[in-house]
Amino acid sequence: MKLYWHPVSLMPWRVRIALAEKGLSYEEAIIDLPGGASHRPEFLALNPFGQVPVLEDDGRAFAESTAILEYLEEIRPEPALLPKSPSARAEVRQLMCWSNGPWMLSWKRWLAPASMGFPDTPEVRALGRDELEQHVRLLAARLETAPWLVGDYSLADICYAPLVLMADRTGLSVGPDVGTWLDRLRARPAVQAAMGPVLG
Ligand SMILES: N[C@@H](CCC(=O)N[C@@H](CS)C(=O)NCC(=O)O)C(=O)O
Repeated sequence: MKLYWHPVSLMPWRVRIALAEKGLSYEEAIIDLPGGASHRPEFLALNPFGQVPVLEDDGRAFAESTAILEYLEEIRPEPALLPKSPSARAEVRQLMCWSNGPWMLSWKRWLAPASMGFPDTPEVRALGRDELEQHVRLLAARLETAPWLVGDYSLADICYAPLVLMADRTGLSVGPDVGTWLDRLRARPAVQAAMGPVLG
């Protein structure tokens, strides 16, 4: 297996966490995102949208972090990162979707509004930050009475881990329940192996 990624990009970290949790070894190819390497023809042949992560396995290339996570779960079911019951699996997948769409929209509105075509004003940035704080409250409501987002540690925790860890480091107020969950994540060897120095 070969993972195409860049050390300061958020989405590949979740794939690296899952690879480490499952004990899968892989080669790495660092794509120079700041230098525009993800939009060169050789990379576009792997992902026409020019984004990392891309995972190559068995002669095929897969893009989209959540699709890659589901792929890893299917080829290496143990340790399980999806619950058994269909309803709990749906809850995990719902959170995986929210960690992509709504989270990333608010994150960019807060920190890089122009990259999404929004005006770069203090009001727009404040809106992005408020949206993220509301989003974190959804996670906090789950973590008030449970150690992980849905049942046991799962792909839901793995999808949010890099996002909330980075938001916390950037100064978002996450509150005590989410703070304790972040400590639990930081203590996991797979998270340390995947995110290393950026964990702080
Ligand atoms: N929905 C995609 C998003 C991937 C993504 O946003 N990748 C960013 C880095 S975190 C990227 O490659 N950006 C380079 C670009 O868009 O030019 C996924 O979940 O894999």
